Amino acid sequence: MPINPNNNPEILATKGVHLFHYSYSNCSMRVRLQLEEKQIPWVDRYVDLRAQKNLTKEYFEIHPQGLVPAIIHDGKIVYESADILRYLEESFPEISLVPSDPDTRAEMEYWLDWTSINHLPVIKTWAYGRNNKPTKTPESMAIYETLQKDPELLAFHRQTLSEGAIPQESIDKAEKILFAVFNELDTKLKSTDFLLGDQVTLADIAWVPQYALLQRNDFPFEKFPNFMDYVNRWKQRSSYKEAIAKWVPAAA
Ligand SMILES: N[C@@H](CCC(=O)N[C@@H](CS)C(=O)NCC(=O)O)C(=O)O
Repeated sequence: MPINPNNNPEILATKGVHLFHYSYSNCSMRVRLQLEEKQIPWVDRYVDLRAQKNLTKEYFEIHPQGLVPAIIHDGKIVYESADILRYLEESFPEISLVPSDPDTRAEMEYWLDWTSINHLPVIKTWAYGRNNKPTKTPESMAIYETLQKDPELLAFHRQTLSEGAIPQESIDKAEKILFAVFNELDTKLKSTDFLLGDQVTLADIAWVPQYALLQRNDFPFEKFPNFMDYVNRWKQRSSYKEAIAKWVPAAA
């Protein structure tokens, strides 16, 4: 589990759950959604990615790749959204979002891992490819180059520096994978309220925010009617209103 060891007295003295997040970041939405579902109070440590506020030495000391989300919980730094979800389940077992049945739990882990593994090559590639806009300015990229040590992230942002730079072939490949996975989710949701049955689990927490991200780039959700019914049911939940709609009005 990505826990970032630190001996900064200010961080060590932090009490409660502090969430470093950004409104439109789908990985941040997951953690906000989980915190709301579990009714865990949290301190808002907003990182404005549009203003590139993550590109500081101080923030890279919290998250080694300078990404959101990250949390500090009672002095401990945890990063990587899927791992934050797992960590919070262990630390706050009440209102559990983890199925007790081992097979269902394994399936939940599969759906969580899917989003981690495919975040950059599929989800981000499709969303940034459709958006067609550079992810960094030359000025912010120069700062990024000095801070970022992760070669995959560096390569991605170097590639997206000029408009329309993600090859169409990569966007098409990502779209094919997205269509296949949403078909699978749509079939599952024919007969159940939530992805793994009649209880909310971390699988839902990981997937509902994908809607909020992908709809901004006109993903054809009308092809997946069961998934859309599911999203519409989520839109009625207070957790969705607080964690997603409040921050992304177009997904309300
Ligand atoms: N695998 C990471 C991905 C996090 C991620 O890519 N965060 C994006 C926002 S969705 C970010 O912080 N981008 C800032 C940047 O690239 O400089 C996770 O699941 O937490």
